[in-house]
Amino acid sequence: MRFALTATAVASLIASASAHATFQQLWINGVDAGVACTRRVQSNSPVTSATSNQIACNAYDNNSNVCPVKAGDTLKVEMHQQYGDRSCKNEAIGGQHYGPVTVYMAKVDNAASANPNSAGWFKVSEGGLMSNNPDYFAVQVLNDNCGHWQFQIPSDIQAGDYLIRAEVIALHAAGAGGGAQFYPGCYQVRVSGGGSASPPTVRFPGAYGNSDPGIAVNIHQDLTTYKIPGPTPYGTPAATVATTKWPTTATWNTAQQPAANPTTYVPADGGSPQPTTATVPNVPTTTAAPQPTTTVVTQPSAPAGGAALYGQCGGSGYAGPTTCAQGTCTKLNDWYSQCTP
Ligand SMILES: *[C@@H]1O[C@H](CO)[C@@H](O)[C@H](O)[C@H]1NC(C)=O
Ligand SMILES: [Cu+2]
Repeated sequence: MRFALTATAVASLIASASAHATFQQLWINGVDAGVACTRRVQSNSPVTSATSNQIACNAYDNNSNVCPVKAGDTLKVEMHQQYGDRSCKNEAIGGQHYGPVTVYMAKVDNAASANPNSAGWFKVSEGGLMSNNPDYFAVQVLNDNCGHWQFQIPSDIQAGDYLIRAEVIALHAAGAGGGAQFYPGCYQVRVSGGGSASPPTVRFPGAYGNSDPGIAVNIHQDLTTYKIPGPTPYGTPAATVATTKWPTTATWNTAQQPAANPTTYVPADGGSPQPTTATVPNVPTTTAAPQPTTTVVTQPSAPAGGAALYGQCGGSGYAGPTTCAQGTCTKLNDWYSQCTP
């Protein structure tokens, strides 16, 4: 089923320039590691080509910390629109940036210095179209959970350093001619335990093509299936697409969302560096559930001189600015025109 472009939905599209996002925090067995081992993505703007070197980890800041984890551990990556803002009041990635969520890992010699373009990546988690009645994408599940996406480190992989790569592919402006927005972000971990498995790998760039069926796709139509880009995961592939309404119930208790951002990580079993910042979770100031309609109110409106770069500048039912403060307004499909560089 196509998405109904209600007044609310159209209003939220207006906010799409500021709806860009980055993966930021990491959780290890329920402990908030904050940005301790994050390769901080320098801007919340997307990578716009699958063949760019930045498809691996976007443009990032180096980080000398590597978080200790164990094979089999349960981890969560956490995405937000603005760096350092962990509030559940704002959608993790707004502006109807619907599409798949995936997580990859790559074994490297030193996670703090590894070049992500020469690493060999295997997928460990994926979600695509969760339900087709009505269409509900993994990004919407991410938003239901204040940006949290959970996965497991395979219990049989070799011990050693790994990069973790989390990614959202936003397809709101995608079509046969392009328009997909890639939001990758990477983390640095040192895996202990494990076994001898070394899963088959792909490269970034290399794993995707810009005309892959799950990338050059118009999601503003009735979808029954959706092909998640990249290889089959090592472990459990995504479940088949549900044909009943996807429950929007959060699995993450958003009332426990911390506001602070730890920069060091202390494993539950001890033995690692002391925190330099408070890791005590702060209670959010207001109601926790993500509210798309109120999110819109909190978004800065488009600049007076027109829509921002990558912002919406046209489309069926769209009521926002039709000129671009930066870039050229380019029609991507009947529902979405965007300011492109
Ligand atoms: C990160 O480190 C690499 C390798 O030393 C270097 O080439 C790159 O310029 C550094 N990036 C930043 C943002 O400092
Ligand atoms: Cu965006």
